[in-house]
Formats: sequence, structure tokens, C-alpha cells
Amino acid sequence: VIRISGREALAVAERVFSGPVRSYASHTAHCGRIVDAQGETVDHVLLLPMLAPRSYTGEDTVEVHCHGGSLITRRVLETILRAGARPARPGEFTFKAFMNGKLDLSQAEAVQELIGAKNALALDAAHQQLEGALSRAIRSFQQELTESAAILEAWVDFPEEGLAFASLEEVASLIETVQTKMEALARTFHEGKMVHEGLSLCLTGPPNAGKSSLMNALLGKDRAIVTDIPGTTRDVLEDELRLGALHFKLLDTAGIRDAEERVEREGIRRSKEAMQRADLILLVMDASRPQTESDAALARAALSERSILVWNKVDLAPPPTHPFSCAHVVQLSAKTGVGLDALRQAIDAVVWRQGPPSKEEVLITSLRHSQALGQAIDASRRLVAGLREEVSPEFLAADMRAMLSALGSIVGTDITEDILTAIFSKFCIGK
Ligand SMILES: Nc1nc2c(ncn2[C@@H]2O[C@H](COP(=O)(O)OP(=O)(O)OP(=O)(O)O)[C@@H](O)[C@H]2O)c(=O)[nH]1
Ligand SMILES: [Mg+2]
Repeated sequence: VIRISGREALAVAERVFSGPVRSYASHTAHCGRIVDAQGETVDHVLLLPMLAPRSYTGEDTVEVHCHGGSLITRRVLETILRAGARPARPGEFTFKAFMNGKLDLSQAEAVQELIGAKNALALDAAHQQLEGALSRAIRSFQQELTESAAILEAWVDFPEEGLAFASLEEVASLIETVQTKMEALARTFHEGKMVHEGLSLCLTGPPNAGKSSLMNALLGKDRAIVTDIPGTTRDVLEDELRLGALHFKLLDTAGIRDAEERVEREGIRRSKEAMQRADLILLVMDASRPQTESDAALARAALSERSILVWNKVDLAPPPTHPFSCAHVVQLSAKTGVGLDALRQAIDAVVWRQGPPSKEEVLITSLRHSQALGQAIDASRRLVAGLREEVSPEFLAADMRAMLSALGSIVGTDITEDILTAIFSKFCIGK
């Protein structure tokens, strides 16, 4: 589909189409030909005019449904461009929709998240945001704050009359109620970020423990080289792993030991680096051999609340009786596949603080929204403390304005040109 939008859209379409485009009713489909300046037929197409304001951009829009080959599409596009259209900039259609009030800013951003969604949860979250769930939450905060804001502004204007209509404590607790809700929303960023970006999952452990075997077992394909030679993996291997509704970046690394050899040493340096950066660590230990002091040292370095201790090779022997302390321990065999489901469940348990979000839940998925909400919450905390310490009204009113403006920036009411440009430049062309 080639989409033409703007005041001249109908005129341009009429220049290249075999029928009287400007006489067509909005939202009707017309079969015809695209004809170039020499009168040659370029393609047989379906043409669909959508008149302002009933279109995505809010402007006159014409869709040309042409044949899907790459050369023919290009020819149709070139014919349209020669007839007076120009190529859209990245995100320009959505930008126009925003400027014409079809979408607010958080909804416009949701369009991009929808297109980029890599898993079902991300798609749900983007749908929710596009339908305005986040905007509604922000607007309700703004509304709940309006009255308090008016009271504070009146106090600035007429300080000698004191705080009219309400006591300091009443205003403070009103604001605190909103603050609690803002904090709850802000906390969803942990989940939102996971859903949106996925998490990195790093396999670490001593050489020969079966890290690469486990990677292959989880991926269900022969991704990494497996041998019985300790030190097989030298580099950090990466692949995408889908578990339930989430996607992970799964990293296989070199087994950690005191290595002499230069290549292996570099591999071990990288594997330690990957471990530091990972969202989640799977420490793979070999249950079939006695544990050494260097295993214990590795366990101390790798185990935390974001790790899972994996005893591998339980088909050969049960895990040793003096395991290292870790909240999440799984026994499995990468060779036979026993215990893999338990590992998947353990990953789920570590990842979700309170179970996966529901389809309807509003999640903060973008850093920009998270930061703006953080600013609003900071201003709110200052304001509540200031009210209780009876700070002078100018300061209180300034904090209130800062809070409202931070909230406004999420839906796009308090936003600078630069920020807008930055947001829309991340879009792909034609969206
Ligand atoms: N019996 C048995 N053997 C296993 C299991 N998992 C791995 N192995 C064997 O253990 C050896 C080492 O496996 P790898 O997956 O290469 O181990 P690694 O941890 O990636 O080793 P490095 O890359 O050298 O650090 C291979 O011979 C595997 O076949 C298991 O669950 N049971
Ligand atoms: Mg390996």
C-alpha cells in the first residue's frame, strides 16, 4: 500500500489515476490504473480516498493498493512522486496524526511500540497504550491535582488570606493520594522494560559443566560447540530465546578457571563482563564431580537474588550434599532434558516479582515516560513535605507546576520541539 497524505493528496492521485479521484466519496474503493506522464499503464490498483478529518493523519489521504512486487511498487511510487508528492520522513504520518489531535503523544509512541513488539506481552502493552490507557491514567492524575493547584495559586496571589478553602493537611493528603498512584504506575517500569526490551540471561560456570549443552537444549538447536574438552567455548555466544510470553538474550560464555592460554584468558574476561551485565545469571555446576575451592569462589561471585544455581549432569550423579546457598536451585540434565521445565519455571519465578502482568494492566514501557513520572513524583514529595513544613506558597506552587508539567510531557501537552523531533525520528519511514 502506498499512502499519500496532505492537502494535495487528491490532486496528486488524480494526476496518476485513471478515474476522477476528487469526485469519489470518502472511504470508497475504486478499481483502476496508475498511468505515468506518457500515458503508459504502470499497474492495476485499488484506490481508497479517506477525506480529512477521517483519516489516520487527519488530512486528506489516498491509499493506492498496488501489486506487491518490489519493482512494480517502486514504479508506482516513482510515478506518484513525479506527480508532485514527496517521500515521507520517518514517523511523519504519526507526527501529523499527533499534530492534528488524532493521537496524543503517548499514543503516538505506542504506534512504534506496536510495530516493534517482539513478544505477546509487549504487543498487549502497546495496544493498551494506543487505546489511551496510559493517557487516561495521566489525565486522571492531572484532574485530581487541579483543585489543589488552584488552591495553591490562590494562596500565592493572596498570601495574607492564608490557605483558603482547605487546610494545609487536607491539600497535602490529597496530593499524597495521587502520589501513591503515580508511584504504583512508576513501579511497573520494571515489568514494562522487561516486556519491551527482553532480558539478558547469562550461562556461567566452570569449564565442562555443560553450559553450551544447556544453551543448545534451551534453544532446541545445535547452536554452540560441545566437546568434552574443558575450555571449548572461547567467545560469548548470543541467541534469542523465547520463554512463555517473554524473549531473552541468551548468552553462553567461556568456562571460568585460571587459564594460562591467551585466547582462553580473553574469553574468560569477556565471560565475567557478560555476567556482570546480565539481568539474570544461570550458574551451571557439574553434579558428577566433586566441588573444588575455585567452584566455591565462582559461586560466591555469581550467586545473588538474580541468579539460579543449576546442577547439571544429574543423569550421572545426584548433586553434592553441601550445595552453595541460593534461593533458586534446579537439578537437570542438559543431555536427557530432565529438569528443563523446572528451569523454565525457576526463570519465570525470578523474573516476575508478582506474576506476569495482566492484559489490561497499564505498564510504563518507555524510559522517557518513566523519567517524566519520576520527576512528577520528586516534585510531589517536595510539595507534600513543604506543605507540612509550611514553606512559603511560591515554592509550593512552583513544585505543583513542575509536577503538572512533567505529567503533561507524557501525553504531549508540555513538550519542546526537540523532544518531539527526537521521538518521531526513531520511527520507521511510512509510519
Ligand atoms: N552425562 C551428561 N553429560 C553432559 C551433560 N551436559 C553436558 N555434558 C557433557 O559435558 C561435556 C561438556 O559440555 P559443554 O556443554 O561443552 O560444557 P561447557 O560448560 O560449555 O564447557 P566449556 O565451553 O569448556 O566451558 C560434553 O562432553 C557434554 O556432552 C549432562 O547433562 N549429562
Ligand atoms: Mg561451552
